[in-house]
Amino acid sequence: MAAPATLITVAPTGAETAKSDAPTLPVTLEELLEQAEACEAAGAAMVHVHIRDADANPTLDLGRLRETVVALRERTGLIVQLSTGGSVHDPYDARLRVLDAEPDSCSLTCGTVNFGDDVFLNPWPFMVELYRATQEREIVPEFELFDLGHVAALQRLLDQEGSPYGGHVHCDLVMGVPGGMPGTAQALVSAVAGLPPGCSFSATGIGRTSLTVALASLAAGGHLRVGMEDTLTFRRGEPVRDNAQLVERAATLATLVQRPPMPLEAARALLGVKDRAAVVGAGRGTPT
Ligand code: KMH
Ligand code: ZN
Repeated sequence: MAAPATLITVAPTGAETAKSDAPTLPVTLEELLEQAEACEAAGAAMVHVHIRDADANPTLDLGRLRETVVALRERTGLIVQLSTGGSVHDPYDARLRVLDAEPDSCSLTCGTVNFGDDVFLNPWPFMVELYRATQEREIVPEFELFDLGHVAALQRLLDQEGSPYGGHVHCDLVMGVPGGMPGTAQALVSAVAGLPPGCSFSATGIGRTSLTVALASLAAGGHLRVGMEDTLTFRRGEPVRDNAQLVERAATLATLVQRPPMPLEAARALLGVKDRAAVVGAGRGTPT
């Protein structure tokens, strides 16, 4: 039997880091596209996208989001996942409107969490409204779990609202945020024990927890998320070169444990994403 492969998601930009603090952070559309292409070549199958405005500040501008989704489909074969988390300052209505950009997937965080000195707000009614919108619009949610309580909230959401679009539950453990669960093997095992049966999960460790969480996730049968949204230091004292460097390392770890990077088509099949290539833009590889 073939070894199960590893889905590698790259989160290249995020909403928290300033370009001045990380000069290779992709903040323009062209920078994002170039790094996305390199990440695809290195083994990524999905991209988790936050975008920036002309001043490199985080934005949920719908026109820019639409342009980004179309361009990523034209230039890469990656599954395009838009963040509905945005930055901690984004209002709920703008976060819901992200779905109007018709991504393949979107993040859906399963509860409020302290986020450094800020609070990342995801109250229950907002979670439900966002989840129903993903079902109506046939967008595959990825459930972001920053804490053990979020694992329980995910189960409550599924019990009350039914299956996600695509029929498959895919989660992402975001570990090591100051205020959320720690980026340790013990915390990962506890969280995984509470996940819904049959789901898949990836994990990412913020900052210096990146490698610990990646190794723990692989050992527990999970997938990997990496990227400059989560990690800016490649090793002690050495800034990350770019996102592809993190994907290359993830692919190396995955290959080492005999679960090589998951091909694009297998990733699409796993998550059950809708084929939107014909709907928005020409799509790479689509006959013209
Ligand atoms: N920027 C964080 C406040 C998501 O993308 O859905 C939220 C975040 C999660 O990054
Ligand atoms: Zn994000």
